[in-house]
Amino acid sequence: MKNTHVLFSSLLRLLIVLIFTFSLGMGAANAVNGHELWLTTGPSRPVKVVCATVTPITQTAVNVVKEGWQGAPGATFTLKLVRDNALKDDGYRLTPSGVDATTEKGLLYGAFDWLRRQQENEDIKDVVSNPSYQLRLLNHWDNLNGTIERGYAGLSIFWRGKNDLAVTEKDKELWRAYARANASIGINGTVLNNVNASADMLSPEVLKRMAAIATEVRPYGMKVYLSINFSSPVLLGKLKTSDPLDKDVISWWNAKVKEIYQLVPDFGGFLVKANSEGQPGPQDFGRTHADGANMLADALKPYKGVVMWRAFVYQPNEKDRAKQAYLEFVPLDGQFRDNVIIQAKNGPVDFQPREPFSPLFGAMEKTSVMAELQITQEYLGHSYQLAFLAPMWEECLQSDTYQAGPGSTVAKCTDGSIHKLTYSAISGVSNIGLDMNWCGHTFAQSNWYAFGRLAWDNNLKSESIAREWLSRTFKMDQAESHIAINATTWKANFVEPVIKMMLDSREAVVNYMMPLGLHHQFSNYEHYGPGPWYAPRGVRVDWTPPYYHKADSLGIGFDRSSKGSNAVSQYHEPLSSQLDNVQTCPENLLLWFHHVSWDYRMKSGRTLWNELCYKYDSGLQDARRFQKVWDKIQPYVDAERFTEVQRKLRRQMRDAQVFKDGCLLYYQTFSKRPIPYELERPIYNLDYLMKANTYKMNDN
Ligand code: BDP
Repeated sequence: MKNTHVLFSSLLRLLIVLIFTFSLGMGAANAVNGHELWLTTGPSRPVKVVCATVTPITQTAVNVVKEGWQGAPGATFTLKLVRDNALKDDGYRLTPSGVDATTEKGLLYGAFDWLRRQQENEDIKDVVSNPSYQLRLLNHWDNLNGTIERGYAGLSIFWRGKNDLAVTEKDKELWRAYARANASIGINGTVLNNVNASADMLSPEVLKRMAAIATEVRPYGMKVYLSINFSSPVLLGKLKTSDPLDKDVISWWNAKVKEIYQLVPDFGGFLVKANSEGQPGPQDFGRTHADGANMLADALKPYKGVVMWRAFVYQPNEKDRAKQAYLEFVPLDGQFRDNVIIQAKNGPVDFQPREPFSPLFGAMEKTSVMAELQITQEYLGHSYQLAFLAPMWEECLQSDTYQAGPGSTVAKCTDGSIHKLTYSAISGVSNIGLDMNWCGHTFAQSNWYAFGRLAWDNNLKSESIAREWLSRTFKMDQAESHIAINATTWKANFVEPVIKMMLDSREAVVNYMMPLGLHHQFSNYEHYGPGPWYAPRGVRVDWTPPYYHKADSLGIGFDRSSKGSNAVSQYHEPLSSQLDNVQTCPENLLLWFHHVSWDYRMKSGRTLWNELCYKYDSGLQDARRFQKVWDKIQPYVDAERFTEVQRKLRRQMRDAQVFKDGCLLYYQTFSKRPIPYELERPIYNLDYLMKANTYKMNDN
């Protein structure tokens, strides 16, 4: 009897252990930590890859095919270097049996594209694909100490501090995974450090680590670049000056560049933030941007390196910050060496949720101008908020500058279609860090992806990018629940609602943060919460929101018309006149270009004040809707990513409420009009929000 009891309880214990282990195992099978990004594939099938050229890059291409092959087992796939006038560098031709290209990199990008299409069950016949830009770069704002300026996904994947420069196997593995992800979308270069650059970046010990990074990313077709501090000759070289026309300074840079190329023969070049936000530059010595850029360009030229010289310049004494880059750079057109590229942010101010395109695009004829987009969501909710940014970039790239008549889009002004120049390029400020999923928010991965895809093809549509990303990132067989899912229910219940949410998300952020052309309404807390009231004495006025909203008893908005700062004059006709006239200015940019009276009649028939209230409200309602969309798709995704995104959408909704209430209640102190009664009432008090740290208040 006793024995039976012992046996029974042992069996019971075994059963409990088994059930427990099994259920843990089930969970683990479905845990998706996001590290694979969009590169998840099922187990590959055998394939014979033929490639006559053996180099590190073609070797990568061969492996890519072998690791990802989902086609007929035992098929033969050919990677072939050919002559083909239809192909530009890095471009490729896909055929039913493989990839043709004129360069090794073309074979690599073609291999990735072939497999992507295979996963989509596309019947490949003959596809030619060429990149829009020669240089497609990520800009990392990573500091040598490992922190990242405006980074929301953990510490740097490249740097851990001056005293920790040893390269580990783990580092190398991570850099290869990073490079592979970039290669899969055609990104071919990376600037490894912050534009607010430390001179130490050019010290021999740091350069050694840079060379180690270059070694790991090279087989994936990527070059490395560095941001430099213009005062390096003084700070590092102990010279008396950093004047770009000084002989010793020129020799110092020549020697430094030579040292770099000895370590990294294919080094890409320098990115420079000069005379901007307190950074040193040629103007400190009475020289121009061209003098500074050309000195570096001459040093880099023998090695085929480039200088990307940023146009993010503004002085506190100017009346309109939005005009300054154009004023400083356009007169220098024609003075830059051909390996200098001017790098301008997409908008004239600073990566705001919505800006018009920078008038520098379409203004220069003899100088390459490249767009700098911001992938990291400094002003769009960090990695707490879901904002798919392709629509913002598409909006910029497809804007018509009229430089050479109608159809002169920003895309065409920057990719060489209008003026054929030596280089064409585009860059994106990275959102990558040491977080397991690289980007902090699962949906922030889609912005890295979208940047790469638009850099490759600047005419792609946001919707098709979203579809590609989603279908590669979430798979039917990762679903947590056991409801029966088939292709039809997957599409109807998961893909379509999520695509719609992604496509609506950026406009939602614009609406609950700063609609109708409002900009820079952020608190001083990390550019996150609302702060239209923020204007402490002693702070530069152009760093305070009232400088941008200019609200008063009559109305709101920055008058950049011909009666105001005349920023409209920096755009070509007929756009200039269209923007100048309050009636023809697009309403989504109205308060960017005009100071408009509270009772101005909008196209909807509402007054400006009421319209503003409606916009803020619709942004908040969208944030609520996103929660519902996501909760409903729970059965279709793995538990880990479901919960992560769900928690973040909850916070996004709470923060949207804070933004809406804070802004509307504050503007109401000027408008003195009621929030339309059919809209929801605010739930916060203005005095509370004005004192609160709105970045931290919903941090749970
Ligand atoms: C601003 C950022 C600041 C950057 C600067 C830049 O707040 O951190 O250093 O842009 O782009 O948006 O140089």
